[in-house]
Amino acid sequence: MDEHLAFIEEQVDRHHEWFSKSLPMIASENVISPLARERLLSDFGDRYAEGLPGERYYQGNVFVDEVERRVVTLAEKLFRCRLADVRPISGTVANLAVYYALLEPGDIMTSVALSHGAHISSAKFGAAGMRGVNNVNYPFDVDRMNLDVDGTARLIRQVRPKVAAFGQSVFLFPTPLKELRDAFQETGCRVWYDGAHVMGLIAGGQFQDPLREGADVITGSTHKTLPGPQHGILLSDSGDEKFVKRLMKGVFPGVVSNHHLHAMAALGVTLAEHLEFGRDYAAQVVRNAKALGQALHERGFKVLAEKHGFTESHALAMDVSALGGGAQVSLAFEKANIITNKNLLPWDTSSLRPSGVRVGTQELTRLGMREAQMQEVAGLMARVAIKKEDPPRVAKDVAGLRRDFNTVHYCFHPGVPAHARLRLFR
Ligand code: DSN
Repeated sequence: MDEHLAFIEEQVDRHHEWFSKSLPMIASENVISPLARERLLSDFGDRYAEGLPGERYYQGNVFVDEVERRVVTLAEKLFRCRLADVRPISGTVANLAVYYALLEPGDIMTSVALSHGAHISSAKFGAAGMRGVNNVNYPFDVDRMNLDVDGTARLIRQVRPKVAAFGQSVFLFPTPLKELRDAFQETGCRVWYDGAHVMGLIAGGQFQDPLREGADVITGSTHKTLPGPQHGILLSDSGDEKFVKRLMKGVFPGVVSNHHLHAMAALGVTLAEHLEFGRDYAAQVVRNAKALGQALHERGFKVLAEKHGFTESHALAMDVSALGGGAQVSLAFEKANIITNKNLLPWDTSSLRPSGVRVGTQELTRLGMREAQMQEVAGLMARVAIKKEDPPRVAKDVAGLRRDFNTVHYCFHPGVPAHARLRLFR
């Protein structure tokens, strides 16, 4: 076989082998179900479709259209809304669609600050700034790791944004949308909720219900707590046809041409599975996160929002500045096959030297882990970061823990290895 092919195959195989022995704890990732993975390999991935089912610019979409209509129906049922646009190819692309649909250069948007956990697309140097949006950040209550409600309401009344944007990548607690509703109504702003991290929790009836709490539009990715393919989604329950049309035009032709039809089909599988298993899954994800927060705290980690139960989502944030800082600690974890990421915390000024590490329980839960395993996970993390044990030694025990948790749960056909090696050609 050509040397390049052999090289790529070997690296991918090594990655699979590594991840089958690791604790995948990055809060923005997950593992898809075997059925969804199969759809990713379909011929849909080789085709083009632009526009909407029945109104395409290409021939050959007869069955693609049938699938897309069904995926939209499933999304609207799962999220209880009138509009589900399943064409954004990622959460960031869904965000771009909102920038094009709702904001002009020079418009004011309020949003969470980057150091308070916001997504990079809302930053001045990210998509928001590049669109020319004048971005004003909310005040933040560091103790609660959430918005300062009174200050945020005051800010909205003061700057009267065209769009009030919410949502975080360090998303520990529900956004106080209900509490801010009067401010939204008085100023007439549009309310945009980036729910990328918590889509599976929302769909599973956990965390919060933004469309019933004042959000006009939700954007999200479909592969974090919603354990689907890497893709995006845009939702609204607005009855305002003009507004909905603007959003859809923001998606296509705004920021998407072909919308990665294999991922769209795989998303349909994920949505159907989440309708069946999502409630149990989301509840266990949150129980695991709370249990992990408590266990890490008891082992000496400085887990944020201690007085508020650490989290109500899948995610936790730890201040590891006294243990060497986020970069050093996450690297040591990686050497022990505990996969996390360094993260800015509210008081950090340098993204090169963040003091935090962020973790999530959504993938460990998908692999079947429960509260008892969270105790073990915390113990392994403490051995690396607090007791400073040699990481490769800890890695052996990480692999031991993973041995019993290597298959995908909360899906049709549970029990298939999470890192099954697909051998199509031999
Ligand atoms: N911001 C990334 C994260 O939360 O990891 C996802 O886009």
